[in-house]
Amino acid sequence: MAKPVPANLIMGFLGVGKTTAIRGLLARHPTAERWAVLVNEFGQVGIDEQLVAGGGVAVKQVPGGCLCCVSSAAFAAGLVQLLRQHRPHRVLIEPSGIGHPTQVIHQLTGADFATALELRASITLVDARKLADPRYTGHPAFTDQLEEADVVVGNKLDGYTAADRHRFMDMARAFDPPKEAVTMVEQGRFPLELLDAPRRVRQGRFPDAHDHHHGEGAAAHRVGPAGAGEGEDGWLWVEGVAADTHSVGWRIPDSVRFRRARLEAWLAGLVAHRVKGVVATDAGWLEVNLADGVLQMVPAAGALDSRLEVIAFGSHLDGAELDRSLRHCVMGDGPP
Ligand SMILES: Nc1nc2c(ncn2[C@@H]2O[C@H](COP(=O)(O)OP(=O)(O)OP(=O)(O)O)[C@@H](O)[C@H]2O)c(=O)[nH]1
Ligand SMILES: [Mg+2]
Repeated sequence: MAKPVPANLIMGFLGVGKTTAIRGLLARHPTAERWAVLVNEFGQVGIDEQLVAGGGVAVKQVPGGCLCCVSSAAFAAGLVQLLRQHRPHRVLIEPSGIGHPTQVIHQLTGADFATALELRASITLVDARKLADPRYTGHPAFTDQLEEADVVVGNKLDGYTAADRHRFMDMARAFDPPKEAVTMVEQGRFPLELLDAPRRVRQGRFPDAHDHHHGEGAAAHRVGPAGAGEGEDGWLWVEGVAADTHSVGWRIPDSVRFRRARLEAWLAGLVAHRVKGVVATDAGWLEVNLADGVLQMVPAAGALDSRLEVIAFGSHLDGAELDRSLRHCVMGDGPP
């Protein structure tokens, strides 16, 4: 029988830099090896897939929701397909930033994958600037991800003050038993070797998938389309709501070009915690990112269609209204 394939979870809260880290790992991975990536996004349309794809890397997207709630059958099927089709030497798994990792780990180490996968170190990225903010430190997903980590990485070091660095090191070193490794980096660039750090088997927690969900019961966390619309032109949007988290996602034919300037103004005016996308504009294809209030629009490789995802917690997003205003950012729609 084939040897089990090493796998790692790359965890961390929404927008902390998981996909950036995975892209960096793929750029540095041993050239003789085939690596594959399984991404799960909270939103409905799937952006990370596009960001990671290319360079011959196999990417599989498990849509809508967090891995712990996406039907475990869909997750297992996605993983099995990835393993069968691509026979990778390693699998990197990015769970949704607002997901709880416990159930995922339970499944990956359970009977389904016992002979196929060998789960190695779980890596959790954290933004040290959030450690003083009770909205994060009190969020079960945030704390679970740290608890489950074998390696804790403080990412976005370029934005830290000395106090952030100390707070991070104090937090990361306080775990008992201690973490295998603790480091601070920019752009998720932690040493590749950390993927092979030992994984500690934690026992006596879970396995009820539904007892740790924002304290609001399982049903509340499931993402379901709340509203959606499809134009004759193939323009499609879908809204998802789970507990206090809202998302609106778009898939738009590549024939539609956005005006960069209008799109930027639209993005700047959003009340959202996270935006990401790959969008065709009059300035070419752009990768769009809003995290921690920082908006980035950088050139991107072309894609089959434009995709955009907006996520907010604690506040409502009106999909239909956002869709109307987004349509005004398209070329040909009124004066520039
Ligand atoms: N300043 C700074 N920005 C970073 C760093 N690492 C990542 N980013 C930016 O943070 C934003 C989010 O990065 P992603 O890698 O998409 O984060 P993610 O954790 O995959 O996000 P989700 O999948 O939405 O949870 C992007 O705009 C990145 O360019 C860093 O070290 N410093
Ligand atoms: Mg990501």
